[in-house]
Amino acid sequence: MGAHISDDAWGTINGLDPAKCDMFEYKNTGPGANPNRRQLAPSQESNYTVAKYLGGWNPDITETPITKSAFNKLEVENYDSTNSSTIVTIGTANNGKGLGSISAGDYLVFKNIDFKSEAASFKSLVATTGTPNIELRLNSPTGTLIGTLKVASTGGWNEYKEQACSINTVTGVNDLYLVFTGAVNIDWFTFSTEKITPSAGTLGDLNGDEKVDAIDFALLKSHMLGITTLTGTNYTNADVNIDGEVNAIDYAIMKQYLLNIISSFN
Ligand SMILES: [Ca+2]
Ligand SMILES: [Ca+2]
Ligand SMILES: [Ca+2]
Repeated sequence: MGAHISDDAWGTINGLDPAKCDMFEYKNTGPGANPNRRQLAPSQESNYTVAKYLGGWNPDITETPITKSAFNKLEVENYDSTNSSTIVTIGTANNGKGLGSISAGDYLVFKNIDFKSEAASFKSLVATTGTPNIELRLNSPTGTLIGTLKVASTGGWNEYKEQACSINTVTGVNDLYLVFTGAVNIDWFTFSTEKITPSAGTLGDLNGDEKVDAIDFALLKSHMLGITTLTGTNYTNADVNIDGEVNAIDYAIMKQYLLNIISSFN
């Protein structure tokens, strides 16, 4: 018993006098313990067993985890835990709430997210002037990477836009870790069964000028070399074979397209 227990210990509650109740103390220790209060005699101990009061009932105090569907809108401010010491709750678009002051290396944990078996994409409402990644990992900050939202600048910290990315197959209930590589304000996220398939007209257009030409090829090359980074729809459009990754295969296909060896990306 801590020191916060007064010497009186028992008080009158709603007119109920503790002296008229069967209340005893037994083998209490610590700064709040006081052997001068009414004590249970050791000879009576055998009358007060757990079995006598609970019979065969063994209360299971392990809480059954409450799962949350990945397909609901999950508010980031309701995260279960974080490693961030800077993160703060902020006001967002439409009187919403979200999280800000996120920095590189921070992560948020959402426990017991049920992905069922059909989750194919991730979508989030974000605002940033940078180009951070939001890595989606399972069960630890370095766990299986199921997808990466390469956030494009929204043009302002209060300019909230929905951005989406494809994810790899994930099934069942997992703890979801959102791992941030840079600063972003974020309001909510959700998963969807919809695959992200850019319309044929935009595939290969990496600068949003609605043309696929040498400029796009140069942007892809620059991305592959790590000189610049494609984000948002420019990144999605660079994935010309729509397999969720931008890599040498897309580069080869782009080259064939520009050399007129192929006439479409399908
Ligand atoms: Ca929110
Ligand atoms: Ca273009
Ligand atoms: Ca690809």
